[in-house]
Amino acid sequence: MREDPFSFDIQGPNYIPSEYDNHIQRKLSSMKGQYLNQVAYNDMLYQDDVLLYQVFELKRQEVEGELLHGISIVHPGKVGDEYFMTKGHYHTVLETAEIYFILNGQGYIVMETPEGDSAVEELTKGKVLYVPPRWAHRSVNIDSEEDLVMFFVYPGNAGHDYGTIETQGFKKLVMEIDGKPEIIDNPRWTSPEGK
Ligand code: S6P
Ligand code: ZN
Repeated sequence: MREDPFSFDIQGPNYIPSEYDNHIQRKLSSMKGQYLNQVAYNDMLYQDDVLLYQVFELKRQEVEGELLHGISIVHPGKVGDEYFMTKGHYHTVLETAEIYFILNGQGYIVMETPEGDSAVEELTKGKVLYVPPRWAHRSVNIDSEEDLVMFFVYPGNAGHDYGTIETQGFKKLVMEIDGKPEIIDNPRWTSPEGK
């Protein structure tokens, strides 16, 4: 890991950073239970364990004061009528924020707090999105052809808590209805605090 200042490039059309240390590939099989239409999920998985999204990370120490950063690329597609999306997570250290800069594509970021507050922000190329401390976050690609590409940066000590979202899902879902993206209430959602 480099201790001196450094720079690197992120260029289209593929937006893969010119330097990275970790390459995470998340396939359909890692999203069990997350999509509303479980029949569609199982049918699709039976055909092929498709690649939903990729993350390219530059390694930094996971300590306060460091900034973890890299690129996430959510590919276009749907499971049933629900768009390809990231697993989504809280930060283990809840009081840590995150910034996204959208480099390509269009979509939504779905967010919520442990208290059951919910927010959905539109993502378009050139937009900066600030995720405040305490907000779980998931990105969703609504384009039928383009990758949703985002630069992310967050504190080194944040950590990831996937378990809460795996159990509860998010309060809001992004589905295609009559050919258009719509934000709907997740019928299976219950508040993490039982409210
Ligand atoms: C990390 C940051 C992103 C996500 C990436 C994949 O805090 O929010 O790098 O890791 O978008 O999402 P997920 O939910 O699978 O980690
Ligand atoms: Zn995060």
